[in-house]
Amino acid sequence: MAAAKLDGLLKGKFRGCMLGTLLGDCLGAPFEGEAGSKVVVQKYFEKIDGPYKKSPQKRYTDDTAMMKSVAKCLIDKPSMDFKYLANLFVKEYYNEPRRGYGANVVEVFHKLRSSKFEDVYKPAREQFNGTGSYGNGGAMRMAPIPLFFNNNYEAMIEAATNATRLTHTHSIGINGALLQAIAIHQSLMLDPHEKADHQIYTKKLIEKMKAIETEDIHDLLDHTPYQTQLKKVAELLNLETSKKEISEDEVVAALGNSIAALHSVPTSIYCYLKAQNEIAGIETDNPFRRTIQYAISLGGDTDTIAAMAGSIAGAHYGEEFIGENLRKHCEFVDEIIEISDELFKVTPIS
Ligand code: F2R
Ligand code: MG
Ligand code: MG
Repeated sequence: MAAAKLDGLLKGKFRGCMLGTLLGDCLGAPFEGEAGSKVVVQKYFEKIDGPYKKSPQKRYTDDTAMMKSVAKCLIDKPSMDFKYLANLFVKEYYNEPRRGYGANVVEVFHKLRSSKFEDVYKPAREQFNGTGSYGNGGAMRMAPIPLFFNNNYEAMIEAATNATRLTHTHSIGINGALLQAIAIHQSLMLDPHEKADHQIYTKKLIEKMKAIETEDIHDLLDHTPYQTQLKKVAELLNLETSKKEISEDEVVAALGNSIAALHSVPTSIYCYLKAQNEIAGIETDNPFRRTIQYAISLGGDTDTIAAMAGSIAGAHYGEEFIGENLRKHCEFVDEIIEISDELFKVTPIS
């Protein structure tokens, strides 16, 4: 493919991935903490994706707020300065504290500020009696890292680890963020007009996690929990290929829909892979919309699961699959496109 065409394709994928986080977050946030309902969520999407009616825009939450800081850090300091990133997280929080942050991460921000950022990893290490957080807060903000390091896998893993450790030091929290980065990285390489083969896609993720899940996790019996979850993702998708319908309750029972990274990152990957094909009760031809609509239908941590699934889908399909109607209902769309273009400008392209 000609270089200019490839350049345009990648720029569209950057925008698609960052918009994926924003739209999943804004559209999923009103349902956070609720039980899932495909019928209710289908009606909601019919309204917002139907003939446009002016209505208050949906607000983004901590997922997008923190992703913005990761992107800004890469734009301002392409060699990744993690003290600077900690400063950006804290500044963003104090500027706009009412963005749905949880109490524990706010405690980390307070400690970072009062210690004058002396050891930026110390407050996170102290969380939960020294075990660190296993929440999905590291994974939810990950999008800019696999975009920027799309040509350098090792550097991506290192940056993703350190960007997560500022708030999450439990290996479940860190490895969940790594899995999210690897999934985006994988989707970035796909042709937007072709489907990913779910067997190859999950097999590659399991291989990558094999190299990451090498340490014993003191409070878990299973020391390769992400590989276990990914095998379940593959099994569910295989069952569907052989025409068995899997209900949302079965998906949640198998993979989870909670705030824990282990029970939300693999779920997001499943939502993206499943939504490549039609889903009963989800009336749309568009696989990007199908991804976030299905993710929200599962209930639980809807903003974050939809944001993570949306960024993986957006990295695959690119901006052109993200409809105008959905965008109009979310705040900050133009700003995210601008940030995404700035990130693209500073990204080393070989
Ligand atoms: N905080 C929320 N939603 C709560 C409701 C917000 C409300 N609607 C509002 O508007 O105010 N959502 C956001 O938080 C999630 C990301 O969380 P993060 O950053 O990982 O937080 P934390 O506190 O580190 O971990 C989350 C919870 O997991 C449990 N947990 C984590 N590690 C633990 C450990 N080692 N031991 C025991 N429990 C642990 C705790 O219950 C934590 O509170 C996203 O959903 C984002 O949207
Ligand atoms: Mg949130
Ligand atoms: Mg959430």
